[in-house]
Amino acid sequence: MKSTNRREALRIGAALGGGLLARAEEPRSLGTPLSGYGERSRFVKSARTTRVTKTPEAGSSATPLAETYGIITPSSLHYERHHAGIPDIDPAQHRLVIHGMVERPLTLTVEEIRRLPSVSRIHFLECGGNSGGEWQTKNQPDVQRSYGLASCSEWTGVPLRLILDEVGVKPGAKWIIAEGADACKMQRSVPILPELDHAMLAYGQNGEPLRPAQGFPLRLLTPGWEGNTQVKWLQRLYVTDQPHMTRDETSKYSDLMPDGKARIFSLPLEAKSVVTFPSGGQKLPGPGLYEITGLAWTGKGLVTKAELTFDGGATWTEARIDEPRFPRAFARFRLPWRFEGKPVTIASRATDETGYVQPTREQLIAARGMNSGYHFNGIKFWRIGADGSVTNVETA
Ligand SMILES: Nc1nc2c(c(=O)[nH]1)N[C@H]1C(S)=C(S)[C@@H](COP(=O)(O)O)O[C@H]1N2
Ligand SMILES: [Mo]
Repeated sequence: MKSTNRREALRIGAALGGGLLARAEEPRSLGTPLSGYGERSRFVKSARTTRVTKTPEAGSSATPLAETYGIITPSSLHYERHHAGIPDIDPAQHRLVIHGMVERPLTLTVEEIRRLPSVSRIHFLECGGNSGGEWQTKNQPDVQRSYGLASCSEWTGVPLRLILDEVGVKPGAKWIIAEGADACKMQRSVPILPELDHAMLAYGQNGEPLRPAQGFPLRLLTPGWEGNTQVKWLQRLYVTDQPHMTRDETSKYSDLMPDGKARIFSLPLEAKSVVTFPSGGQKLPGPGLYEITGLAWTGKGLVTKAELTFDGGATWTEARIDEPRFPRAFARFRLPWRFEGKPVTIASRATDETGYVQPTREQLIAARGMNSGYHFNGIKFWRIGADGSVTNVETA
């Protein structure tokens, strides 16, 4: 890549024309009145893409990652993954029960939970199935459909640790079975590990109550762990000494290895990144200066480095990451770049604070085979043609 020491003139606009000044002086009519709850401009059309599995209630919708700025996903564009639809819950009627191997079982109303000392933190949420298609060679065309089961919000809630101390976890208790109030009463076994210190009973998202799709009025948030453990519409925490081996931790969200054994409870999501511009389905209008940008994240703390390659991984150029950075949150990386109008393949690579470096797709397949559709975090290539059109490719 050619680096530029001198500041280049960006040459971004058309030359000043006389018509522009005349337009600024035209009379304008009054705009629309005030409103109680805001709407975006009618000219902005970004939307989630929906994938239905068996019925319209059981499926997923994906965040348009290429159309969001910074690290926060607007709540209306947060990806959704429901196994049995969104229940319509009156918070005044909702209860959370905490029982099992505890000294003092407890039932709490949502109001009682909101009164407790709380924290607000920025965290990503990602489905263990996100970018699962990348294991195969039949890829989704764009970053939304291939990587959009990941979003990032500011969440507000009560530290789970505070509730566990309140009920008094008995010696020998090692797992919590979290249950939702949806039609399938989705359950996940969550191990009581030190990482659970980051967990919270979340009631807020981006400054307002959780959206119904995100678990209103209450969800378990286990930052950095796979999305399925973050049980929505949370109604029960059962403390016990062993996992329940529920559907979503055995037949789903587990990886069948080449030797026939299954990798289960792959909870912390490993360092991952994707370029969101330029990305699949987009078209660069022509040669010139652009900013390559994308997202990097890790379930194991901070992203320490994001790099880009233009030669299939032979050499890497460090991108700038927006500050401040937050542990277990999206990190936004950027690099100025000149498109010369020649075909080029680009990819990003993330490193996290444990020193872990995002692997290539080939390294992942060598270690885990091709039977899995989950936990893909391989380096992602996009091919930019001479005409500026961008397509999804597996390798450079
Ligand atoms: N009760 C309940 N919790 C749930 C689910 C569900 O279907 N029911 N889906 C899980 C899965 S698979 C994921 S990836 C995340 C998705 O959270 P989101 O819809 O807020 O993005 O929620 C998890 N929690
Ligand atoms: Mo998921």
